[in-house]
Amino acid sequence: MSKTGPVRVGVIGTGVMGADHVRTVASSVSRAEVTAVSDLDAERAAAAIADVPTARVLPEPLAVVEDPEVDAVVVASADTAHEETVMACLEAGKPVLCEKPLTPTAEGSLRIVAAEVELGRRLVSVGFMRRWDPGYEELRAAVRSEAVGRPLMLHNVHRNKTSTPNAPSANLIRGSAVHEIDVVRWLFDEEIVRGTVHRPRRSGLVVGETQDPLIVVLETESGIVADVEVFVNCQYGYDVRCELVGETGTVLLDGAFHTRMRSAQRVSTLVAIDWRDRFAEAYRRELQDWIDGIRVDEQRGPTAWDGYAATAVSAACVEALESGRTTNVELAARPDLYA
Ligand code: ISE
Repeated sequence: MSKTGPVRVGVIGTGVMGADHVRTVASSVSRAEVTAVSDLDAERAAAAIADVPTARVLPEPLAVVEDPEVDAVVVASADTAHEETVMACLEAGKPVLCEKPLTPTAEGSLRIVAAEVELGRRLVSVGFMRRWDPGYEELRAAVRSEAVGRPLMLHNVHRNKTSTPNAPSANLIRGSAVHEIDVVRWLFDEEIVRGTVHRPRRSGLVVGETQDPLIVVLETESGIVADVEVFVNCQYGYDVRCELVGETGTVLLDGAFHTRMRSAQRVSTLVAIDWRDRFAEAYRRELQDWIDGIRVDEQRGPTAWDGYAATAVSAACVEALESGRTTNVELAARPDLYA
């Protein structure tokens, strides 16, 4: 990589998130440019770079990883394809920012952890973008300073307007609650040891068999309990909330819009359409931080270990959903690389 020029980024997968990352890097991240993209659907890849003159479409993911004009890679392809691409980045010695979940299974994430440990240096970051959201940063600062005393509980709401018809119920955990799983580990700096999943009455507006909503209950090593309402067909918009309850008070994060309108005898605030809209600033800051780190040979952001731990907790919660029983999380030993 040239130390003076922009970091040249390749984006693998140009679906909803990949196309968004292309746009964000090209328009709002400094000292970076998109030079290559790939997607199973070449037309979709071409559309994603229509306004990005520095970029070209390559025929397949490994061509992006190996391209001499790519310094660093964003992986936003299907979850099942992450492992192979991330491994190829490790082999090529290129920094990689992989969308969540790192892999669909804990075993897959652990293989990535082992490969990175073998390499002896970090190259993998996982796209848990909420860590760059100003609201979540304030919550973390409140935990650190014990602004409301010792933390006891965390109440979370995670709602999407609608989901894909007939999506497996496990997707509510693997694809959605996995964000809160990461938030809990990051806010409190401790591991989650147990998960329980409740099935409230099913919404009659869900297309297909998906169990929606769900309530996921997570317990940490020190006994903090976090509940997460996941409701991915709530109909009215994308709504993420988080309330920290401590011994002396609470801190509430409720939406990202700062203004409130008064009109026609009503007070109103916008509700986001989806996560790109709600977390636009977080995505931009995540990508900027990743690029700034690469320039000084630092791999910033959630590690492959964080990706593994989140996947292992999700897997335990999926088991809890299926069995109806509280399930313990069994984590492997954490390698020194992630101390
Ligand atoms: C989606 O895949 C995401 O990653 C969003 O961040 C999450 O909030 C949403 O529930 C998922 O469906």
